[in-house]
Amino acid sequence: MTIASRQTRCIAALAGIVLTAGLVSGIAAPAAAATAVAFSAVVPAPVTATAAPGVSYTVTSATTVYAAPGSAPAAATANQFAARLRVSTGLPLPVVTTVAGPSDGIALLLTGAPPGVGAEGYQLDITAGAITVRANQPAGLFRGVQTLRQLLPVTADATTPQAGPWPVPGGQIIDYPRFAHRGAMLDVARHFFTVAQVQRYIDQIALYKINVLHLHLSDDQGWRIAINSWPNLAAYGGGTQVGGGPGGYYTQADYTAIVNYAADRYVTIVPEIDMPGHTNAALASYAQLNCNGVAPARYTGTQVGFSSLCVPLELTYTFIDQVVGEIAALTPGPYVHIGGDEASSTTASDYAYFINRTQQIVAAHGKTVMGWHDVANATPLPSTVAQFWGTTTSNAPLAAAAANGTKVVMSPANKAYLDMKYRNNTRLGQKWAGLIDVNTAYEWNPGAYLSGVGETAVLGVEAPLWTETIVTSADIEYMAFPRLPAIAELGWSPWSTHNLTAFKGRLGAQGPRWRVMGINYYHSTQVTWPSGS
Ligand code: NGO
Repeated sequence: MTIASRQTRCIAALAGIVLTAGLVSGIAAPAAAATAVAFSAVVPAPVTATAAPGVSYTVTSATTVYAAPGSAPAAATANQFAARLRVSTGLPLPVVTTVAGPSDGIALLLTGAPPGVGAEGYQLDITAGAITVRANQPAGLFRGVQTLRQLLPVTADATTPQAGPWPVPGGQIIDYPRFAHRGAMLDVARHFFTVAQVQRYIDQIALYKINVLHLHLSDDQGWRIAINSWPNLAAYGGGTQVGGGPGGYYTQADYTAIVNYAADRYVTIVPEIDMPGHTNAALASYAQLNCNGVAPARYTGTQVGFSSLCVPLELTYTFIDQVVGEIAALTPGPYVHIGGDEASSTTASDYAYFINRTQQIVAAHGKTVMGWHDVANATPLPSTVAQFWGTTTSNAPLAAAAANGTKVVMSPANKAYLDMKYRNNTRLGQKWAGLIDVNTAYEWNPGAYLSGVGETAVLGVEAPLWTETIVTSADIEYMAFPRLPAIAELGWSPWSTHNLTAFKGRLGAQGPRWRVMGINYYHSTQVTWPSGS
């Protein structure tokens, strides 16, 4: 039987299990909090989830975590999972890598998964005696463990010791993603965020099976990564931000630390150097990059569209070659994002020339181009991925590019932009693309949204967080939660599971977990949050 034919709506099958997250009253009440949650609480919704009413596994001091023998990545995921659980449960949870098919404990195995779940899918079996996660690739084990985390009592995600018991509901989940690309974007240019802040966000998004973090590393207000061949970019161009604060930048070692931390969570970093517009920080750092040879002042406002690299200048392409070369060498992932949005100080023919030439430079460094959908106005290479950020449901150049094979990542600004306000009175954010509360963020179909860009042309979804008004990690979390999980579910779950009411039930069940994790989330009035969360 194929996986596709096994897709069923799981909600009815789960009716026998009561969603008990509502009993959770926060870290202060550990005894009441250590209560099993239900399959119906998992975000994103799994492809199939079949509960075994009355059956559960309890993690105890006798539980061992087994990792597939001979697989360092499986052992790493097992160690990561056990380390996290040890903190909250105080249990020893030893990790063992020598046993091929244990019948007790929690096993992460690279055998026996249905081939149809692909590289990121998994099969999770929970019986009274054992929990088994089976996957074809280590990435699938990691995704399966995120589901398992969500099935443990929310206090298992606490950072201080909590009282058990630690039950996990019995049954089977078979799960795999709808789209290959499920991204979040963080703008570290308008306001700078430290390595630790980025890592904190990576931890949060990975729980929802996001597999790409796109970092917007340069804009008018700041250049955020050290480039050895052009040191003033970071040293001078990184020294400010919106509002005039000190800014900051990542050393190459910092960037590598982010890349590695993300890789350990099966998140690929996509670095963006926005060009030819959004380049005031670079132009301010090097006079010779300007057509008139004069460096502009650094910029700390929030206007867009006023800056441009000098398209006719040959040095521009040397600059791009060296910058892209250094970033490509630091980036194991396949993409370099070249921006390309809002180049309103560049003529249409200059724009096309610039994008076409820049694509060749990126390709020469062995990377695939990503760009905002504006790049469809040039001649995208067949491999170039265009990121839609418009507010309409049709875009002729993009549809034409899609017809030629261009793949599209969907980030419609009026649905997926995490910097839009929830309501008129939201303290943070903007509203140029409209107000976005949970219903709006969830109620669209990425594979049937843009005319001429159907399911097979869509590589996935991405939720960008622009940071003109975002300054702290608490701000990031307030804008990302609960909308980021909505976009994550659109990217992972089959459309057949799409149901706003059921989604909001799942989302509500996350509230107590976010509270335990210290995530500063927005208590949308469109969701019923369990009391105390
Ligand atoms: C636009 C613009 C960004 C802004 C953002 C604010 C794109 C792709 N370019 O999105 O520079 O920061 O809106 O919402």
